[in-house]
Amino acid sequence: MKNREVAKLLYDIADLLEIRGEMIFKIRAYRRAAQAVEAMPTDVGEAWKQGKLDSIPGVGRGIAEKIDEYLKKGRLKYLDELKKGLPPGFADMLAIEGVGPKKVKLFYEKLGIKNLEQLEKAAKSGKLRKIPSLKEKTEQNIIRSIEASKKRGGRMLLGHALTLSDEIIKEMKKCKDIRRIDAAGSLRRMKETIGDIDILVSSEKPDSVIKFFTKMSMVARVIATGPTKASVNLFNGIQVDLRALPEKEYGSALLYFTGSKEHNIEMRKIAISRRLKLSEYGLFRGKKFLAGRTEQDVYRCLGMDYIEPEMRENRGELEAAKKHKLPGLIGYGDIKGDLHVHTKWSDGSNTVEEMANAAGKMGYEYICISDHIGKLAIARAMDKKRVEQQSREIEKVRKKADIQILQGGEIDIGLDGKFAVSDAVLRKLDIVTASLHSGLKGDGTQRVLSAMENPNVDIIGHPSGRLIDRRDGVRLDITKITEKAAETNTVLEINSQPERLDLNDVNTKAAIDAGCFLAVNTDAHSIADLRYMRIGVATARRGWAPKSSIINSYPLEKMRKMLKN
Ligand code: DGT
Ligand code: CA
Ligand code: CA
Ligand code: ZN
Repeated sequence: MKNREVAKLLYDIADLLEIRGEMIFKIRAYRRAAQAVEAMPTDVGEAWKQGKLDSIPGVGRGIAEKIDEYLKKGRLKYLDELKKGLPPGFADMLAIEGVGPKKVKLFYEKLGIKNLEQLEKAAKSGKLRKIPSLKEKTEQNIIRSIEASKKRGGRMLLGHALTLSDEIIKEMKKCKDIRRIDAAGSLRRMKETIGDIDILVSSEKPDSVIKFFTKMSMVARVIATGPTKASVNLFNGIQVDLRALPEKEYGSALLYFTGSKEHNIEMRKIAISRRLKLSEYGLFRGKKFLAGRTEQDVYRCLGMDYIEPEMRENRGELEAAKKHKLPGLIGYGDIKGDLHVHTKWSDGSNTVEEMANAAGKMGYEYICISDHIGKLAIARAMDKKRVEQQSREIEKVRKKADIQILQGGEIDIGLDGKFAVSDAVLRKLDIVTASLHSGLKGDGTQRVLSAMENPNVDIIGHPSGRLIDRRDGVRLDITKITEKAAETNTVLEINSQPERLDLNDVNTKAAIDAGCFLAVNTDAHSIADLRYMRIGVATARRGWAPKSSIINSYPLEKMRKMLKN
């Protein structure tokens, strides 16, 4: 798999173009292509071998040629040209939140800063603020961002880790000595970021499984192997731990290695209180084996209902399981439509028809085209006239599509909580999603509250605006937000973009407790993005959301009746 590598190549080109002050549309084209490659479920190397690079959304002929040259030769002349005269440490600086190409260029020109170390030193000694166009606050923010990025270390986004683990499991299933196989650890709990990938298999021939695993083509380096376990690094640096077990203890081992550690510790305490002993080898009374073949057996023997992996964070799930009061969670197959997708009418890379067909193939009953409307130039927001043109195109597609198509729109919540779109335009749309796209620092509560007061706003999109590991987003008083959402019947979104997952799990739970309705949407900017619905649903499950609270799990007519108007 070269997807990450190729995506990085394209992101690097985009950053360098930006540093060099190139045209914005060119820069954006590379970013979009990078995202598409990153999101591909299949190997970009395969598409390349089959001469199908230009069938990747956002990859036109020019970019395809560059990928081709890179995959053939292992390097790209164009990139080398762009880098000429620029120091190699630039990339590390760009990875810091709040430091974009423009600032990197500025720091270099004014202070000769060439890498992260020099940037940190300059910021801490107060040199940055001497640059006239830079505020003292910016300097403080940069110091904070550098420290945050050091703390986080190499964790991976769930959306990307899942693609990898799916692939590993698919490959492993070719080994005939494997009986059961599961991802465990934080990945099975669907945490928003993943430290390493843990995989469990049951087998009578663990040595053969270990051998198969360490010889897989995605493995770059074997860190350690033993008779029943192995750890390796993949080509992108991610670690994968594999353990092979006998069938009899597979359930207790799966329970143990799924964690969380905090959940495990509580489980063991419950066992001890019943004079039993729980370990990865099973549940025992003295030396007598009571349970271990399945997780269900273990929970049952401890007097509890089965707890879904996404809930195992020691946030009250053990108490609820003892009292038989766990909620029935929204299922991965329960979603009937996606209410937030973009097309070429704004900043998406596919047409209305392509998005509708792809959504139809996923088995959805409906989709809501939700392009940017207003003045957001970077997102190519539509004005009133283009909204009407789009409406006519949607009408045409409806005639041949086998899925219901709604016309919605995404509008930007301004710094004052107001919109750059008139109510007259909003009233014509089936669903209006309002979201924050700028001013993403400080407290955003008031802006979101004002947006919810508009009777035309049905959904608040990605409520905090955070990007995982990149920016915190606005602070929200979640009690006030969820109270107002329940009172005004405004739906809160769980945005399924891998970097967003916003609302997050904790805020989802707060929203459910406050009686809000939620929508799990992908905010897809291409067909490929539609598959992120899975991690949005996972986030809903981590927030204990039942199916009844998720509006897009209802059939179309029922769903529409639940909206504000
Ligand atoms: P990660 O990889 O940092 O995203 O998080 P996890 O949860 O996957 O953690 P990992 O890979 O270190 O270990 C996998 C599971 O093994 C973890 O969820 C619970 C279990 N485990 C690991 N260390 C301990 C421990 O010291 N005590 C207990 N009770 N369980 C542990
Ligand atoms: Ca792990
Ligand atoms: Ca691990
Ligand atoms: Zn959007």
